[in-house]
Amino acid sequence: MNRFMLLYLMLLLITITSCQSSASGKGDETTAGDSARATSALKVDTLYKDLQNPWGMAWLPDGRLLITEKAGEILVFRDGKFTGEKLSGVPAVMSEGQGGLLDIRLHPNYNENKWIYISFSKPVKGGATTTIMRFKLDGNNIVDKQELYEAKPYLDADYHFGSRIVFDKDNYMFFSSGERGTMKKVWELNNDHGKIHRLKDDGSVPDDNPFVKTKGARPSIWSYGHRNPQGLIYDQANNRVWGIEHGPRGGDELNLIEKGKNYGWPLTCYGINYDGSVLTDKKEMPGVTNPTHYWVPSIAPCGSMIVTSDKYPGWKGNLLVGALALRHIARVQLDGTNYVKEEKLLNDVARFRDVAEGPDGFIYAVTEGPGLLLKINP
Ligand SMILES: [Ca+2]
Repeated sequence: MNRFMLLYLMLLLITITSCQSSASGKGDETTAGDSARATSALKVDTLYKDLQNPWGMAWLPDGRLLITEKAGEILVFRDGKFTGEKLSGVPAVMSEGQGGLLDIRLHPNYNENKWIYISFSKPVKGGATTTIMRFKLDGNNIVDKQELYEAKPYLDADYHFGSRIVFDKDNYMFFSSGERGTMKKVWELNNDHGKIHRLKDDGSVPDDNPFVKTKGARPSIWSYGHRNPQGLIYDQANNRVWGIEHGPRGGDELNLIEKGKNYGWPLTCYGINYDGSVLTDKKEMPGVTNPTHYWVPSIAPCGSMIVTSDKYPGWKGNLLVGALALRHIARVQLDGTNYVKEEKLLNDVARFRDVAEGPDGFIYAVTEGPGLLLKINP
């Protein structure tokens, strides 16, 4: 029996064990109410187990899978195996704290234009800042780099960078920028922190962004009052954007992201400070859009996706949310834009950093502690 087979059997055993404990009513204390149930035993293939803080995944049409690692590497996989190759020419990143090389996403029309987008914490004077760049590939070499955006003003905090990238059906690019410790300033529109932004695919500002005519406002802002959104989902079938953000101690949120809206942080919140002190007694406020769902205690949600594949019976349209602190994937069922319930998948396997649907219709995940590339079979 080789090591991969052994690891796979261990994962399967962990999954089955966690399902049994949840079905008996234990192990459910990790989400609000009794909404979480772990009922599915899944077959999981461990494709690779030496990832170092992976963050994002993107498949090229030629079959290559690119995985970003926080330290600033982009690993090349093919047919579920690491080729031993890495992309060259990755821009310099500040890999400290939560910063580093973060998300990666192909342009929806990649076949025609060959653009690949990344987000990262760029070292700048006085610290680091969330930055969006696009580039093309010549073999494994990064070429034609274009920096499209950087969050302003620069700050020296090494946490809350966001930052996921999604494209909608009209090729508008949405990306998240974390609050970087600016707290109440995320309600001010004169800075980029704690916001979800919308730009054209070339980095220019669309005329119909909500604050383009607001004096002093940063024109890329689409919504504000966010803490640290490390998950962003585009639901193509319904033309919706979902944001998933870390709360403080308790109060992680799933938000339906809509034009110009204020999502409340830090003046409304369902959690408390890490030291146990009360941050705000307000969960709601006029003018603030409430989350579709919140998690108390925190699951620490990160990379997320919507299931579009037919390979997983009953899962189509569900959101899969990778959880770091509580080490599982939350399968969230919705009724329209309302939260219905969720199921914990692969409980306690690892910290799930990203989950994504491959071009083959199968679901893949990358984790840290241990650093795995997993394929989830129906
Ligand atoms: Ca909120």
